[in-house]
Amino acid sequence: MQVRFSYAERAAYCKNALAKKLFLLMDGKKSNLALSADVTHCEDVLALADKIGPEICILKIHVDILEDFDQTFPLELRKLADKHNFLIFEDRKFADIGNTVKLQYEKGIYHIADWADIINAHSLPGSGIVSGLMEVGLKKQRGLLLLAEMSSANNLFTKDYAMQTLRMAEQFPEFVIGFISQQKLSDDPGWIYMTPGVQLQAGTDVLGQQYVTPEIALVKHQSDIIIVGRGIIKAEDTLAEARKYREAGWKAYNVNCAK
Ligand code: 5IU
Repeated sequence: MQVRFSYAERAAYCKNALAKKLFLLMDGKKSNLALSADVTHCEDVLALADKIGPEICILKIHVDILEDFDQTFPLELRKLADKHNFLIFEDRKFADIGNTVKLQYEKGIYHIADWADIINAHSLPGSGIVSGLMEVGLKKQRGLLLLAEMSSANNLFTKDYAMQTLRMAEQFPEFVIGFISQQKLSDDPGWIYMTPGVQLQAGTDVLGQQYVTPEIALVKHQSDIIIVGRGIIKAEDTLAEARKYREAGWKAYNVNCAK
């Protein structure tokens, strides 16, 4: 197995300031765990953020599933992100033409660009989607992940699609920080890979979600960050469960690090 750079070493290869910050944050905090806080009320997101915040490098949300969103929510979430030192990821999966995604990112009810450190987008529409998002996000020092693969059964992603997504990212290294994928896609140590569909036991849910273990994601598939939702938020003791994922994730990444 190939020896991997530590997260701290990889920061030097990033052309985006946020990516650098994320690698250093992960190194300092010793966490490669992202929590997917898929709950539908603001106070529940904030409670999870406050409780699990010390264990994670990223809190991922879907702002459009909140039933009681108001403009104070992003401000409260930012306070918790600063308190516990994690980044905020809005899992919006933009998928339209450049001009439209630009509006969706900056305008509407949510003003995502004002508070989300990280967003993601499908590469399917072509590189205009990245250019559009970048017009808004670059000056705010945000970062974009491109979806190269998905965890769900019977998805239409192919190896070639993932490689073309990588090629698209390579055109925008100042704004694209990496990928949502099931595995590492390139030997460039500057890209960050985040893998959803992770639980301590491999398996599936009833709607096609497929789970791999932290070891499969981080050792076998050489990803960098595990994204865990129900594995933690449905547990009786969410903090204890988050600690298990954090330990498993940290141990797994470091299996192949030189130091
Ligand atoms: N998510 C996936 N798979 C993907 C992508 C995103 O599960 O391929 I792209 C999101 C959906 C959900 C979270 O918000 O990651 C996983 O939640 P669970 O750990 O509860 O399955």
